Amino acid sequence: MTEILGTLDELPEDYRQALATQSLAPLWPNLRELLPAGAPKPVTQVGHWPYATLLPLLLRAGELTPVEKAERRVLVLSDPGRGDGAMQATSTLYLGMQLLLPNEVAPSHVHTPSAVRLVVEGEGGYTVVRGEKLPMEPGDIVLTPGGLWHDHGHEGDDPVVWLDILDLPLFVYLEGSYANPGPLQDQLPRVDTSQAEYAAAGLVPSRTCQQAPVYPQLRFPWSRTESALRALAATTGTSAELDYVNPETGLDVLPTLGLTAMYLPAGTTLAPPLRSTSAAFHVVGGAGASVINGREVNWTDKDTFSAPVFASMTHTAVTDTFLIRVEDRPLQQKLGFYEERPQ
Ligand code: GTQ
Repeated sequence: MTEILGTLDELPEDYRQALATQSLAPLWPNLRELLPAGAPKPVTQVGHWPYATLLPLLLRAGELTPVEKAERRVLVLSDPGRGDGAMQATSTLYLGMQLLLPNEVAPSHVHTPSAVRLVVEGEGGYTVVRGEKLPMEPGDIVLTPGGLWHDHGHEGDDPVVWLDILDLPLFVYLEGSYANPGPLQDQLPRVDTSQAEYAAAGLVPSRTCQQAPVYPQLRFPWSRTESALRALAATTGTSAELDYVNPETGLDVLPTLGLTAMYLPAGTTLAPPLRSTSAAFHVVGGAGASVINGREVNWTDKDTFSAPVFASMTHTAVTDTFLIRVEDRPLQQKLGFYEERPQ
């Protein structure tokens, strides 16, 4: 494209001043920045947070700051492209590593953004959502959709760590982010009925008049995900990917966030298309390397890494590997611009 647009310094000083005093700005010097040709110019850079370096710093937070003073004791995985202290990993994805020590309680609150909890390690943690106590085992996904009360507790003996994935940056951008605190929820005398209701794919509880809840399943135990991935890979003889969906509708589990479990047998390389979504990856288990926009990321168990929009990517598993990927694809599809391009 020939560059014929005028620049700001071509304009007379008095005119620029006059515009500024009237809270006006010329579009044309900024037009290419706002609407770059052909593809977005992401601010986000590739991030890699090895668990081996993150964990000691998170445990130190456990010594330095009691949960009562933190409300949520979390280290935010901060986008290297946005400078120190950015409260986001990509344009839309907030990632935080949360620590809960034995007998601690993270108090009940409700907020507009939605969250996914991906359990990294430790036994005995739980999240209570709308009164249902949801056990948290390593690899489990627990959802706390926007508008649902939730608190976290820990009945085990060792620290529990999970990855929080929220659409918080989007809500901050929309000036729609807020929370309300509340008393700890009364726990219902039953645990997570969805595990029985959706025990087999393709079967849902029989209903006549009453409607299924909007969020019928809030916990996706890793044991079931792993066996489904292995069964699929054994059938196809290749790698496997399964999307987490609402079992009543088949749609993504949250309005803005899409989750995918990936199984890469040792030696597999994946070269997915370029996607218009930014992405975060968590290594549930395994070891290997990804090349993202030319940058090599060598990852192992419990590491987390991220990719900007339209990143070129390959993922190579050295040992049998399970990854969970999260993207804002549901949001982009609702806005009508989700796109994939060949590598
Ligand atoms: O556990 O509810 O990492 O509200 C950030 C905000 C966790 C939570 C975060 C939150 C939470």
